[in-house]
Amino acid sequence: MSDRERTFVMVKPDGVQRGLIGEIVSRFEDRGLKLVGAKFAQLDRELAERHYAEHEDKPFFEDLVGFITAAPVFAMVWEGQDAVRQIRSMIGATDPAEAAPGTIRGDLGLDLGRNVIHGSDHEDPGANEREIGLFFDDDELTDYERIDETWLYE
Ligand code: DAT
Ligand code: MG
Repeated sequence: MSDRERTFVMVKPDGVQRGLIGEIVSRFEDRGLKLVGAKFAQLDRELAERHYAEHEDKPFFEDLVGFITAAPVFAMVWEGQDAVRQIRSMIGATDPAEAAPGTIRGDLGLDLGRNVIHGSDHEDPGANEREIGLFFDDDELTDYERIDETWLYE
């Protein structure tokens, strides 16, 4: 067992409205990833702008902030071996039309502006810690053993 890490994941307003929270949580649970924090909330504009700060100069920024603040989201922190990269791989390509079948976006979405889920970028070092810190206080995250951990990791 090596490289246990935490990553930030958020079911976006379209995923919440379409009743996909359970399906998405199940996929991560079944993989063996461990939920260590969760929060159901509607983002205000300030938090949305900070979360998507890297995109502030892009033409789609206003639509993106409008969309992510339009209805509640389900924000989570998942922990596990190589969790940041593994979860990005389970989420699939940014555009659901290009995402492989079997991925969350490839199975559950069709449109780039309604791509169901956010996950910290594994190609942006520190994005996971930064995003976790933006959405969660330390005392909102837990440390515990899942009953299957002895058999999940060598
Ligand atoms: P990802 O969510 O896969 O990390 P990203 O960080 O490049 O993708 O972009 C953040 C979100 O912005 C993405 O989930 C959907 C939206 N988006 C990205 N590129 C876009 C584009 N060209 N037109 C419209 N929306 C876009
Ligand atoms: Mg991104």
